Amino acid sequence: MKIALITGVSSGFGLETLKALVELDYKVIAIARREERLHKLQELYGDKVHPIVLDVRDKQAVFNAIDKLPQELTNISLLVNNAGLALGLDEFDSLDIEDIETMIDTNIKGFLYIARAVLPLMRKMQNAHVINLGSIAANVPYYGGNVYCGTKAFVAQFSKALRTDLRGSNIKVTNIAPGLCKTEFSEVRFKGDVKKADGVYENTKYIQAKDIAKIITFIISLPEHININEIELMPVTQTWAGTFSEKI
Ligand code: NDP
Ligand code: 8X3
Repeated sequence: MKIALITGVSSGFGLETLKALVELDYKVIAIARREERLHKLQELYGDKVHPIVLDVRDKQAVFNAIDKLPQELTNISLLVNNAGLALGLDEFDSLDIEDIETMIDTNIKGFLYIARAVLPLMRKMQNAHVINLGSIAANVPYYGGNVYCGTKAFVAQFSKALRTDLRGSNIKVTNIAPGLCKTEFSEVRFKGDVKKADGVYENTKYIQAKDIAKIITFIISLPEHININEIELMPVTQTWAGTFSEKI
């Protein structure tokens, strides 16, 4: 049985990817903070899921959790480094400093702790694959995106640099960069303001978490010799807004 580790399995892309991988007979090490949701997953999938309640920002806890994995779960051949968030949609100079730190601590530092803790195990595998969740925000600056855009630019460049480090190994690295998708993402960004969050998806056709899971299962189904470096996708209803010139 193949072993995958997914962060952010309690919602959105992580949850749908977990479901898809279980269908493909993977055993999934399933990481998130919300314990009750992890319990539900274990009830549903039994020993196909190995839940770990973990905040990826907690460096020591991340390394301990990977250190303490049962021997039979250390053969990790797929890492989906997905946990992440945006907080606020304000101009940078009015953005809450704690929100700035949380985005950096989660999307960059926590993301790196996971990669750093898991990669040594993946090095021992014949074939393995690291899939990172970036965003169109890495390439498309938008009003109020500032720090979030920066964190996803980090994910994009790190993905390429990691792939370069891994030359000579059979470890693939892919950065998936989606546009507008409906998950809990906007609810988190707007701190529980459901009306504001729903407004983001009103009168449009967005990508669904299941679509991202489909893309991930497609990428991992490709022949051994192919590495998809990056996939950027948007709903058909979304395009770029262009540049902005102030009228003076
Ligand atoms: P969701 O908010 O639906 O899911 C985010 C997941 O990350 C949750 O399971 C949450 O679990 C987990 N998470 C957040 N912080 C932590 C933490 N500190 N430690 C552990 N787990 C954490 O969002 P999406 O599924 O949409 O987002 C997944 C990824 O995709 C993110 O990196 C996001 O930036 C990216 N993305 C999203 C897009 C979108 O439009 N939705 C588009 C492009 C990229 P819990 O709260 O239980 O810890
Ligand atoms: C999430 C997509 O456009 O809200 O990464 O930044 S966007």
